[in-house]
Amino acid sequence: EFLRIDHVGVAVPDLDDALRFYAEMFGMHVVHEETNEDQGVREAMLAVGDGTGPRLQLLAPARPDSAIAKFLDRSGPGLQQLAYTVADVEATAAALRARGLRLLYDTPRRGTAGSRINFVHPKDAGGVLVELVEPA
Ligand code: MC0
Repeated sequence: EFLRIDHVGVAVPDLDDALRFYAEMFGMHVVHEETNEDQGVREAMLAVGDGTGPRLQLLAPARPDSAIAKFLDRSGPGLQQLAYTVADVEATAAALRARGLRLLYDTPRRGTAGSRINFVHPKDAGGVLVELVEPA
């Protein structure tokens, strides 16, 4: 069901500070940036190397009541999610539900760049927030 790793998401308190850090320390640059109002995040996708592999996603809170704000309050900055590319997010979510896993949404929501997304609850996936991404 999972085609490849789509991105790894890191929660950061301030997106501009984090972008500067990744550029200066690791030479990594933004390939996409947006605010996702539904998720309450300001996010940026960074390419690694030649850009053909998985991306690094930096996630900063756009609102104090967002999932990222809550994560930062509880855990501080750091790895927040692991996202897999799937061909059909509804079919994959249905298959995982049938295996007893809790999906966070009944129907997919809007993710980065018009993708359709859902999540497996981290308590059902060994402590990892797993995101399913069907690209636009
Ligand atoms: C919470 N927990 C996590 C976690 N977040 N464990 C691993 N990774 C995480 N990211 C743990 C807590 O430490 C706690 O464990 C338990 O889960 C709490 O569960 P809860 O009370 O049911 O839930 P909340 O309120 O903490 O929320 C967690 C939940 C939420 C995953 C449901 O963050 C959520 O809805 N996430 C999905 C949306 C999201 O993450 N959006 C931001 C990225 P203990 O042991 O203390 O009980 S937006 C995005 O990703 C888009 C733009 C995209 O890529 O396209």
